[in-house]
Amino acid sequence: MPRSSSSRSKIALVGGGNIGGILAQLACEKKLGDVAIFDINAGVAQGKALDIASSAAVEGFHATLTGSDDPAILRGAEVVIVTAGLPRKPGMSRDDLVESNAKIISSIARHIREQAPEAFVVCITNPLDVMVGHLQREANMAHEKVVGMAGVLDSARFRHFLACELGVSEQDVSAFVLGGHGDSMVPLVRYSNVAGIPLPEIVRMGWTSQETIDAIVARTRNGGAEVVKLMGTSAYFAPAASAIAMAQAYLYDEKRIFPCAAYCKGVYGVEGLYVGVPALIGKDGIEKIVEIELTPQERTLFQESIDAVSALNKVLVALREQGKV
Ligand code: TXD
Repeated sequence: MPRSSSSRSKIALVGGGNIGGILAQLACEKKLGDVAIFDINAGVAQGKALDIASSAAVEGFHATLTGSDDPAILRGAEVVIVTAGLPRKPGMSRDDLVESNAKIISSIARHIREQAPEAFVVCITNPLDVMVGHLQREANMAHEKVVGMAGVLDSARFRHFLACELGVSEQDVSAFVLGGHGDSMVPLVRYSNVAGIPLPEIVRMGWTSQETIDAIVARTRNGGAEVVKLMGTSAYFAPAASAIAMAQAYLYDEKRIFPCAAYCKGVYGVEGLYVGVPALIGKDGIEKIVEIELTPQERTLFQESIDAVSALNKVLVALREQGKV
């Protein structure tokens, strides 16, 4: 019998695949709480739970890990992180996954509503912005408790590429990405800085060139595809680390500002759509969306990204009306 602890938080992972496994490991190593892995493949869920639990003696954490194909394992979770779905294969776009993954998300939404209706839910499944909207709608939970992870990852990639180019630590690079998790995402150069020095100023100083920054912006947009091309499936280490940062911000009421796929109604001119914007995460979930000023050019790029998410959402609505998802 697993030990259980009422004093520890419970983090439920829906999907125990590549990202799910790393999520479980990070949640334990960062001492966020007990971990329950739900997967339609019971062996994978149980096997990963056992494998990670077996590292406790070496890593020095105290957590109960369980795995099952029974959704009751989600019961009472404070945080649920959803990765269930198919990942991309080389040559596929994120949007190619909409029908298959929406079906999966529909069943998962029901489980979450029944087992953990008070949880803070972080969706990772692609195509991210429309899947998180679908999950919230089907689970019928508060918008501020259901959020999508993409911007933390996209920004982390942007920061990594900038840090490599400038020869500085990623920690000193602050940068973020607006918009949907797709090729139209908008890395915001003007709001990015290195130890407080704005990126445009870094270019003026001659530390790097505008052409190099433009190439980094393009590489950031294609960061996911670059990994898929190299290893034949989607990234999983950085996506898991990013979602864990969001879960931690909620559990510890950290009031961190992350770019998240959050529900926008009346902000940035968006009327009722999940899209990537800077949002504050604390004990109540998404406590605030930060609306920054954009230049006409940034606004145009952001609008293109919103339009791309909105177009895919229409595809999803049509599938829903046809009873396919
Ligand atoms: O930034 C981001 N949001 C992302 C998103 C970055 C990288 C990858 N991203 C997406 O995450 C990716 O396109 C996929 O849609 C998800 C999950 O990626 P992962 O790499 O973890 O996929 P796996 O390894 O195939 O794991 C998926 C697991 C697998 O074990 C299945 O058995 C399980 O999901 N699965 C289910 N579990 C429970 N319930 C149902 N219905 C179910 N269907 C599949």
